[in-house]
Amino acid sequence: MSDNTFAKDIHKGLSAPLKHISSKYFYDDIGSVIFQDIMKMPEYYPTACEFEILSLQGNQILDRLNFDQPFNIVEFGAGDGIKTRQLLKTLVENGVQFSYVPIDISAKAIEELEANMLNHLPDLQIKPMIGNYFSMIEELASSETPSLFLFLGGNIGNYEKDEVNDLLTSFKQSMKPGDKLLTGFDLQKNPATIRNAYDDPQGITKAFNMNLLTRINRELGGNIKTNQFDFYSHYNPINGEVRSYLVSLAAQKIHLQRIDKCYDFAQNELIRTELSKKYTLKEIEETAENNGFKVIEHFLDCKHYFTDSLWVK
Ligand code: AVJ
Repeated sequence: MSDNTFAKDIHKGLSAPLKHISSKYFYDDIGSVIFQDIMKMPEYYPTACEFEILSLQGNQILDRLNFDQPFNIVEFGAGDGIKTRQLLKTLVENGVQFSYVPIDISAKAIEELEANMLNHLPDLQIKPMIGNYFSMIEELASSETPSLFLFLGGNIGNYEKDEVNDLLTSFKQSMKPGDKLLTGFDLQKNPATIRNAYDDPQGITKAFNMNLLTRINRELGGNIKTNQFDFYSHYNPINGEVRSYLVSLAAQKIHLQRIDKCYDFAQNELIRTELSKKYTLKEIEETAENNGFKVIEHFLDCKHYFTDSLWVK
């Protein structure tokens, strides 16, 4: 991501009537470390739930893939790969013929992932690809090999409804008939459980959001006083949306020297930062259907907090 895209997006977001900063900007080097800390919090259940699904139900997932020839497992945004490794381990141990194709825009992330995977699974066929998801999946669509696409971790929850439809449309365009898609969805559950996961008492999630401001200061020469902002997060159990915000604690003006722009904040003015949508199984099925997929099976953890949902084109 060039500096320039970041500058343009921040300028656009801070100039809008309802200010916003995309949650994709959480994940700089510092933010990625804070996210690791979030995943270690007792309140943050999604990681353990998906780990359980992929550790215990690999054979069931394999049964439903129904590929009669060697296939690719293509993963978008693999992260540290620990959860995916549990699924791959089951397949390798069963002598299944497949290649693992992780895709990431960061060459460093891909190199680390490859070394790590091979350290644990020396027999794994791994063919990493560095680059933009969509140019990569077009390349894969032109090959004869069937594919299972992985979009794990509940990342889909960060997309607004029309963005979800756009994303699934591009996935679908790049898939061949019979190709499968395994997507992680966080499910609706006791609202207090969700609230505690996204507004933790230690303030780790707050630090995750505040890091956006430090990042702007560092990369765009901003003069933002971070103690003039607070974090507010809200779960609405009616529509399943966790929405997170930064709140300006005073009327203030900030200046971004690198792009020579000023932005005014009223007291209590919000910056929208993140949507983390929680789904019902029915909504997942409607989402699949509306985008031309068929649900094969939902693989749930024992608490029914999370699902990896397997679809076919
Ligand atoms: C990485 C998008 C799955 O929405 O649960 C964690 C990010 N935000 N705590 C999520 C996140 C606040 C996370 N995802």
